[in-house]
Amino acid sequence: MSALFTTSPGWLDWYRNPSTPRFTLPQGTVDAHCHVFGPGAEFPFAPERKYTPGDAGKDQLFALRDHLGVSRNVIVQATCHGADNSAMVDAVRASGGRARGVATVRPDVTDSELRRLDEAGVRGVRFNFLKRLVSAAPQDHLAAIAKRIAPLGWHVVIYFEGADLEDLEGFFGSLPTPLVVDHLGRPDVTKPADGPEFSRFLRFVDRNDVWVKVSCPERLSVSGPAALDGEQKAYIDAVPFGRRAVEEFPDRVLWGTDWPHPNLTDHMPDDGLLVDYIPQVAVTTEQQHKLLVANPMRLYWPGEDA
Ligand code: 0GY
Repeated sequence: MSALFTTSPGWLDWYRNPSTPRFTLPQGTVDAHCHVFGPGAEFPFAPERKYTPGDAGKDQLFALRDHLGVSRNVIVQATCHGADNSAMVDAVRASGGRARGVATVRPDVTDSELRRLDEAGVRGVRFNFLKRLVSAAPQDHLAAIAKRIAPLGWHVVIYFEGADLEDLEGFFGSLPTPLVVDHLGRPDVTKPADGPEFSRFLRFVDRNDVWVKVSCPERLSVSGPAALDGEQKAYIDAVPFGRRAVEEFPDRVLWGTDWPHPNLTDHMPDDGLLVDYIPQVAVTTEQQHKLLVANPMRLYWPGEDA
């Protein structure tokens, strides 16, 4: 709850006291997908938003970063802020070089605004195809944006439901920038990871050199965070999907917490547990280093040491 805004009915707030992960993240780990919400009193939520979150500001994000042992963040503009990137940019600027941003822009964005975002640390834009989050933007508008940002060396982050890939694939393939897919392309984890749908997704990844976020098991999972056999095997039904992506594309996978986890309705994940999930999908030390450090550094901090 913020002073100015009332959260959407049933809104679950982020986990206040996350556990200390048992899995030690490698030095230089990047949380390549997280958000900031407000605070609403300082950075008002957008009139066109489809949900109103509780405040989750940069100080809280940076505290989580330090608690988990993360070194850097990629802060993705959340739909509740529309195309007003102020909260995200403020957080990126405040990070002292330890964060990059992914923005939302409209086709009429000016060149000077794009330069300002670039200078602040923005490295991409996000195209969102989830109807519950945004009103659909015409593809020619999105294509125009992609053309504008390509010369900056930015990429396009795409967020869609797995079942919609068939319709969107041609459009994605026509974009002139690198592509980064959110949350494993949101597969239906009740279907087999070696079945036709996820295999189609991986062929799309292969054909277009797409980067894949191996993130959000808590959003994809049906089995949930339960501990099995006294050993924590959280979100076990999402594991085969994440593992297949890591094994087939070890050099183009990224990981992120998705803090503060908007729009979850059945439970709010313990972010410490989300870190402990990582070795289930990235099994070897080499896979873990690529997923957590080498790959996101190449995409967001090229040429810098972790
Ligand atoms: C995520 C997922 C969601 C929301 C947003 O920008 C957003 O509002 O990304 C969602 O509700 O699935 O990546 O945080």
